[in-house]
Amino acid sequence: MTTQVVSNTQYAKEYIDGVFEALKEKNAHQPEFLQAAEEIFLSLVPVFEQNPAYIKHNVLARIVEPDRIISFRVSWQDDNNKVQVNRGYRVQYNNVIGPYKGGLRFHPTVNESIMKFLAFEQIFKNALTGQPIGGGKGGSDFNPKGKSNSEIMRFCQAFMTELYRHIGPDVDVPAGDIGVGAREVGFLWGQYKRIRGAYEAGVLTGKTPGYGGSLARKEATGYGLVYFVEEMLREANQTFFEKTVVVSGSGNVAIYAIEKAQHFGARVLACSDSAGYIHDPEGIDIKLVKEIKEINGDRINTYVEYRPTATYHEGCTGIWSIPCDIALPCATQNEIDGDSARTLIANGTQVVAEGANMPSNLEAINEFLNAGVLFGPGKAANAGGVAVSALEMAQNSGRTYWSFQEVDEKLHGIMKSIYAQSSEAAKKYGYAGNLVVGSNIAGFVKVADGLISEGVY
Ligand code: NDP
Ligand code: 2IT
Repeated sequence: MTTQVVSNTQYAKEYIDGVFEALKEKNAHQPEFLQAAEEIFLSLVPVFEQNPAYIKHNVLARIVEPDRIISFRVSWQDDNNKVQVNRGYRVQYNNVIGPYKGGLRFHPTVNESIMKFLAFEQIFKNALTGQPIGGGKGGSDFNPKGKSNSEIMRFCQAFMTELYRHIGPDVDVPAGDIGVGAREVGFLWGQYKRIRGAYEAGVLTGKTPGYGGSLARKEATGYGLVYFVEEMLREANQTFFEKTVVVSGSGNVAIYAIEKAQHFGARVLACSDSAGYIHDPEGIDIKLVKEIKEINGDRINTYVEYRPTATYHEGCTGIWSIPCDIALPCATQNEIDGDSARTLIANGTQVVAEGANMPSNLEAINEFLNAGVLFGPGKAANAGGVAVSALEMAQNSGRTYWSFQEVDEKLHGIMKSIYAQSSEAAKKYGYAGNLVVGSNIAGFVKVADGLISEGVY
């Protein structure tokens, strides 16, 4: 009996290592993609050990290879009538559970590695939501900073002029991510509608409420993150009340995470943008942050002009040296490295939950887990945004709108369920309390079983 278990473990390890070695060889210049894959692969040994059929069906190699990667030229005219060229992407990774689903990122750092890491993560995140959505991601190396409204509109129209032929309400449904909010989704949607000559509202999510968009989509990722942390705290017999919180970023996810954490009685001490962070020991004035970021489209450093209690500090990593009970990275990938993790641990941080995608590198994750910090990985903790996107698709299919409260209640239920699934899978496979392993396994198993049921193609 013992011999059999040992040999199954060995067999599972060898299989996973083999797939990873081949992946490294094929994608040697894609560090973000390999990082995301490694994090998931490391969690899967017990799954393959207990399900040898997954090896027989070679599910890991089949899931880690995207269905297709589309890359295209986007030419557009700036306000000086100069023609600019950017590169657009859509990675359609896996549609076992539903149409490809995932956001669009407009940021100068966008490349194939980043698109693939995001799309790969999205498969398992979407599976965890329990909604019928597959995994995909897209975007462009277009930099929206400093562009006029007309330039943004022309870029979005040019982007959709190519993208439209690859998407559809039953095919692939993009939404927002960094640099893409309701304004950009509106421009993309308008262009899709004109080209298709039909009101296929379910082709994009994150639309303006009342024009095909769902109430509470804007709030969903941030609120969902806080609902998820509420579950983590519940297991430790704690709540948000009077906890100190540090949130990185000051975009869509960060703003609504701050709002909901404050609603639950937490004191949020700091937030940031890519240039620096503000520290307000009396608690962030979220109305002011919204005015600066959502209405004026300004930088976060202007906050200190209105709040004498606050200070501004240049650079992104310093924010993690502010002592806090709960840290919520909500800006971008790899914003917490091993050093920042050790600083947080030394300062007594009890909970770290990821609003951003892959904000903690592998070293940081290991530091948190080894130190007994409660760690909520992004694919579980930030799934609220895409979950409400799926609810937007459902409303669009039913040609109806639900109230804010109805959507928010469903979101709350979904986040509780994601926590429960992750926590139970961790226990079942011998890693109680490890939500990284738990969420990776819970998401992976759903996709693997679906893939096997489809047969080989
Ligand atoms: P936004 O564009 O609204 O905001 C991004 C924020 O992060 C800004 O404050 C931005 O600062 C900061 N930021 C971006 N790039 C960097 C960088 N390289 N270094 C430091 N800070 C940076 O995006 P979102 O809030 O939508 O997205 C934030 C994160 O959450 C991303 O990882 C995204 O993938 C993830 N996410 C988003 C979801 C959504 O529904 N929107 C759902 C799930 C996850 P600056 O303004 O200076 O660029
Ligand atoms: O990373 C993410 O989950 C998102 N950017 C949201 C994707 C979506 O389709 O709503």
